[in-house]
Amino acid sequence: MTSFRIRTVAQGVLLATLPFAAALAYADAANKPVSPAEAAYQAGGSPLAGEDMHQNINPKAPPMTKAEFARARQIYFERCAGCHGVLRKGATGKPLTPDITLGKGTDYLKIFIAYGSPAGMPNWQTSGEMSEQDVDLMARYIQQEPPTPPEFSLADIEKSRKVYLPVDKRPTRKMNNYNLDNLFSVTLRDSGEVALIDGDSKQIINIVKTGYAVHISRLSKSGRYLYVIGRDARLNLIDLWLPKPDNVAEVKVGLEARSVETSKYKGFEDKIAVAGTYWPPQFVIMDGDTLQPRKIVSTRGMTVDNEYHPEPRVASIVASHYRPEFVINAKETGKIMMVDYSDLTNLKTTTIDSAKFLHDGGFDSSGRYFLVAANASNKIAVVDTKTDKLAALVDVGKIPHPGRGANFVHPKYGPVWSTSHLGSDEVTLIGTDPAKHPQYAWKAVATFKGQGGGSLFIKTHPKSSNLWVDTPLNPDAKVSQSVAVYDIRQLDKPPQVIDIAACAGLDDDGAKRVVQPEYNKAGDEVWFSVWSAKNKQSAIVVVNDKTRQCKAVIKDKRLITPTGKFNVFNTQHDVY
Ligand code: DHE
Repeated sequence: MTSFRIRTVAQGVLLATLPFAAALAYADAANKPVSPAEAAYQAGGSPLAGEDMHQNINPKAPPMTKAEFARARQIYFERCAGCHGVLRKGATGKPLTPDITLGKGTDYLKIFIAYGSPAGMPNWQTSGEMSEQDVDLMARYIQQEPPTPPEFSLADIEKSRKVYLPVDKRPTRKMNNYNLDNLFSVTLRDSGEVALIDGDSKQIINIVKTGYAVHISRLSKSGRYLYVIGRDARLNLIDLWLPKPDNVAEVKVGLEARSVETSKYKGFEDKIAVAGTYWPPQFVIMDGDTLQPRKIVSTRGMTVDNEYHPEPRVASIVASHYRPEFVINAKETGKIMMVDYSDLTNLKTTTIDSAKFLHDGGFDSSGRYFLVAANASNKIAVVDTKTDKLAALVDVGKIPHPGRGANFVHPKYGPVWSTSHLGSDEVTLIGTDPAKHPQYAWKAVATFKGQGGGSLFIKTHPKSSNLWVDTPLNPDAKVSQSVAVYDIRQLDKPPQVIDIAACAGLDDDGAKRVVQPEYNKAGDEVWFSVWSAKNKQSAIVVVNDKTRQCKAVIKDKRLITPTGKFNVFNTQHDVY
């Protein structure tokens, strides 16, 4: 395993030019080394850097001026918090609380920060990413008490809420001629916007202002409302029925967030939204059409190993199709909460113990089972949303990262769900049909090789026989700029590798990553983002799924750092 210490110049340049920039990660709780790809991925800067925080002075820690402390705090939240946690209690990286760091002392810590460790801690100084002064600063900073960002109450959320178009002023029917089912909401990561693109004409319909570094888009049950959550926890509600779809409301649900979902159960269509936050560690349930907050629930508590965790971040959330419930995944505790939204006063929650650290996932093809990556345990947790029970914990490869996974019918194993991995080149298939294929259900029935590690997303479509696997975090530019496509009828055959970045025909030679395959509604096109640095040209490449030829390239100076793409119909109906 390559450590950051021996990473290539090319890798260094790539990391430095893209938003993951630098990472401060070493080992997880089980002391497993962290790959450079994972370290880079985890450390997307936290928006908490700019928040006022409560600070206790630790008299035993080496002195720091106010200005030094402020600078160190900024660096910590931009580069280190993603791995070591806001309160430095440890996540992908080790805990860095004063009870541990004071005993090590400044000199020892400086060496560690400057030179890194074979377990995955980056070599900040020798890589040129931190000066000697900054390393000294950080060594002193991590011996101080961690500053605590403020809490965010229901009243704070309500205070931040803006309704741009009240419900009674909104249209009562669709007021445009767009084929909304085939509209794509595209994250423009570094411009704090989403692009709404007509999937039929490939024209940009609108660029909508949203939160900072938007993470995901989700649809209401009817498909009318689009919810977009920023890393800064700003949630935007876009009405797709307007003549030109645009924001109708927004709210700040906390200080840092990644997930949002809406009620899908019969009788609750378009009624309720939920957003999960990284900080404070909680989730908030809101009215779907006004974003008025109704209930906040903290996720602080015991991990599956029965230790207290003060900041379990909320990772993925999905809405059950079987009950009026949200399936809410708390990363650090490894607990999956089935939260019944039908009675918010007498809130019922079934908590399912799974494994650490829960991240992303999706449903099987029947919509009954939810499969979520427990990425520090190299497992996929399977939840039966009909019985609210853990169906299985399935061992897979190193650091599974499915996105929402890919469902298809395998000639031998029947219906399977698949994941690729951040930490290995494997693609793993899990049997998902306990009724008709019980011998394969919840087993890793097959594994085959992809292009390499550093994969984030895998995708197919019920109408397609292709399985697409990206590798945007692979250190080899040839691999990160191309995708592998398999024929699901002949998975023993090697994949075809398609150079998507070349299809984009971008003029400059800056680093590009090809990320997240997303199908159109018909299932005959796959869209890829060619994600360049903020000041460089990016593009979206549309591939004909049948011929595997590049079919269209969407280039526009407004398409700044496109990453996630969310087709309305497929997102609305959990088609993947
Ligand atoms: Fe994501 C989904 C968290 C970095 C693109 N990402 C998710 C989800 C979580 C998450 C919890 C699941 C949401 C859900 O389903 O409710 N992502 C994180 C991080 O904590 C992390 C590692 C670091 C960070 O600071 O944010 C991170 N993610 C990234 C990226 O760097 C990516 C590649 C580009 C970007 O836009 O930031 C990225 N994440 C995505 C996308 C999805 C996602 C496109 C949704 C996939 C889908 O098909 O639904």
